[in-house]
Amino acid sequence: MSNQQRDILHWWREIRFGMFIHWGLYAAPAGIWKGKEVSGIGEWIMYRAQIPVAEYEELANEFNPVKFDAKAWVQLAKEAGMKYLVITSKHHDGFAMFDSQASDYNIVAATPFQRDPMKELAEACQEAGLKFCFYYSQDQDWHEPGGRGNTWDFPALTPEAFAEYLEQKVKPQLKELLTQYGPIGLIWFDTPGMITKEQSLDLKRFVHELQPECLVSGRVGHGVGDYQSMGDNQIPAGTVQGAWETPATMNDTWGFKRHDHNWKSTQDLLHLLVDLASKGVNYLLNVGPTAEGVIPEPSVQRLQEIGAWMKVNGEAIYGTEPSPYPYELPWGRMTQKPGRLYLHFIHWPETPFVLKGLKNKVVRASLLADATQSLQTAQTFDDTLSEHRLELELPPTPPDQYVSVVVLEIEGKLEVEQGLVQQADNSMMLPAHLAQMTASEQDTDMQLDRSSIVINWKETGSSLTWQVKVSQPGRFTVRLSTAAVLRPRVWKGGHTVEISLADQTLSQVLTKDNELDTPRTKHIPEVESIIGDITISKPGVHTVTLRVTEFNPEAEHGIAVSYLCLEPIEKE
Ligand code: FHN
Repeated sequence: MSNQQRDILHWWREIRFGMFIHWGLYAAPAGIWKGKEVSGIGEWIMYRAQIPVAEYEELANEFNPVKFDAKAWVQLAKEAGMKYLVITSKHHDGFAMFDSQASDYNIVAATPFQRDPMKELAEACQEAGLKFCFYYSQDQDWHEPGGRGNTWDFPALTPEAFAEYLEQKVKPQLKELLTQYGPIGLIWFDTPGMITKEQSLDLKRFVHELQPECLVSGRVGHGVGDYQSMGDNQIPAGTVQGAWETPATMNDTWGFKRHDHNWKSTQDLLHLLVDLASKGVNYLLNVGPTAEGVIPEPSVQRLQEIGAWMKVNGEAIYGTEPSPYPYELPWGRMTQKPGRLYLHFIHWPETPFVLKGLKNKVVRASLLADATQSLQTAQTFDDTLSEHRLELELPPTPPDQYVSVVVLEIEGKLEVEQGLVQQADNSMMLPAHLAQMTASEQDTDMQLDRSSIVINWKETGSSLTWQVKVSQPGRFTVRLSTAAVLRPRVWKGGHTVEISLADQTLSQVLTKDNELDTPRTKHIPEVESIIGDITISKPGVHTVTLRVTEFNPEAEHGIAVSYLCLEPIEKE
């Protein structure tokens, strides 16, 4: 990465949390076309119902968001603790939500509203100190013969017509967006389906020529963006390297849909914020305003609740680095700043709470919710196991109903044991991304994907191996978590796996014993299968190996492993 790139990313890395807004003509049908509910996400209604351009265009005649209030939207984002705002200037339906000379198909020329909401939002963001950013669908454009996607009106799309569309619509509109709305934080390109690498690079250059500081999202295509994007609602299982963002919904849709009431709770949303920050990923959380210009009440309420949390705990999110631990912790998540370690408790533990592996001296511990009170700490080192332990006295009840944050002020440069260790609750979590992956020669697609899950494992000769330090031997139940990462995202069991540990081998056919329902697994299903019980009789470092001895031939993507977990069995 060049120095210039590092510099232009600085603000984006610091602020961690932004508002995504999907707003366009699709908010009017709101998921219903000719009296029938159309399945899928709301902004895709034109595609899903194969609505001809001439018919869809008529939506513009009625589009009149009289309740739109740019200041109120921006104020809501600000109160929620969001520091950048990305709005759909043109989504796949091709309709420009700004005043465009390049195409009459825009909100000022084609609707009774006649105002440019992007101008109003740009001004409101400037005033409130938020970075203003545009989403722009560069590849799919269902309104244009040269744009990708509309096969019902324009069945024969050629690369030449696409190149022409880039020159005639995309670039002129980008020029408008980058010259008429002040400084733009980033252009959020999306769904790079048929764009070539040269065309992606050309768009990136085009943006930087007009505004050198403006970031280009990873979805410009071919990995040439200034930062990268996870899949929609994709939450990595471990810390990621580089600059990443997860775009995420509050319910299931992006654009407003009248019948989508599948709202995540404030608790879920805060867990995701904390989880993503602890893994070094920005959280771009969506709202889908109505055709009247109103942000739905459930979104408003959740954002206000998040905002109240951020007022107290924001210092543990903004400007932080990911957790120093390379794995998820059973009680919550961590973030850090020089000299400060933030413990985000998702599950409030019994006191004293024990943290293993921190080598620095803790000079003070306190709750962010009450910085005046110091919490008592004690630190020890066990020579035989070479184990650092911190004991922390906590109040019996958590100060926050969602996530309570403790800050540890530490001496010196942060140092944490990097190997896998048995946790204080005696459980052992072995994530796939920390395993040694041995892929057989035939297993050509087996890989660690961007979300830290091992996917496309299809051959019996491959394996995953972990080393874990056990301090409390005993009997453990072994559970394997596998995910349906690749589309159609249908979990398939039926594979036979073998786990060897401490001279014992367990063999089991994978069944759906526990469908995970965590904020991380809401959109990408993950299932735990019980493999069996195992005894570890000696403390020390143990090797755990996972193999697949038989694959379910009906599972086209083979198996995708998220983690292996050893849960202590309580003595009777
Ligand atoms: O197709 C779009 C979708 O409508 C939405 O805009 C999301 C947001 O990340 N991006 C595309 C699908 O990945």
